[in-house]
Amino acid sequence: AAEPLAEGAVVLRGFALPAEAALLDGLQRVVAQAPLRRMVTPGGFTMSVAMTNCGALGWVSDRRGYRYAPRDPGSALPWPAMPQAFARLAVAAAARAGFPGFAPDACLVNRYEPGARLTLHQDRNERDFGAPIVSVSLGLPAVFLFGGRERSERPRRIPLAHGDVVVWGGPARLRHHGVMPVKSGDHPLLGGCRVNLTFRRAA
Ligand code: MD3
Ligand code: FE
Repeated sequence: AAEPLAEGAVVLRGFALPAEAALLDGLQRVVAQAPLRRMVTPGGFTMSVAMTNCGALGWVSDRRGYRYAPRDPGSALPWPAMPQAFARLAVAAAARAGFPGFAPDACLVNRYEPGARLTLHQDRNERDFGAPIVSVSLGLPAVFLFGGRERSERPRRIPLAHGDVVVWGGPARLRHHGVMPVKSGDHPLLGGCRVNLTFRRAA
């Protein structure tokens, strides 16, 4: 059930479903220690997506810029450890997509309430673009925008549902991407929101 999206990008539909209970348990533990919060962009806008992190490094944004940091700026404590179920799933998905030996040191947790979105962007804050990015969709469905190397390239729309895992590597790694505003709904496990786990090798 590996659908190639483009060179370097593979969708594994439902790949996270066997681990869903362990993932939700890990998610609860992470957000209890490092609460979700809406960060401010360097331009001064508050993002519609609420975020937190687990693992050695966490992605943060504020007026000074975007970066990876070893501590939660809200508490000054280290980010919570990456739950074993998270790391296992990310490593298995990467291997299935042709990236053996993926060793994520950062997991960004994105929570979308209805209307929340991510405008087209590139992920360029990581040191090594040779490592893939693994993303796990949970809860409400979303339409993912998958563009090109140039921002001007018209993006494709890819529906992503609860349990879908996407691996982005190789020539797909620096393509623009985003998420359309999430529509309201009621998911049996997550209620009225979408959660995306994004695993990266940041350092
Ligand atoms: C395609 N998050 O946190 S993950 C992000 O669903 C982000 O929350 C989205 O984009 C979300 O930066 C999408 C999927 C993703 C991540 C990185 C990519 C897709 C990508 C890098 C290159 C191409
Ligand atoms: Fe991104």
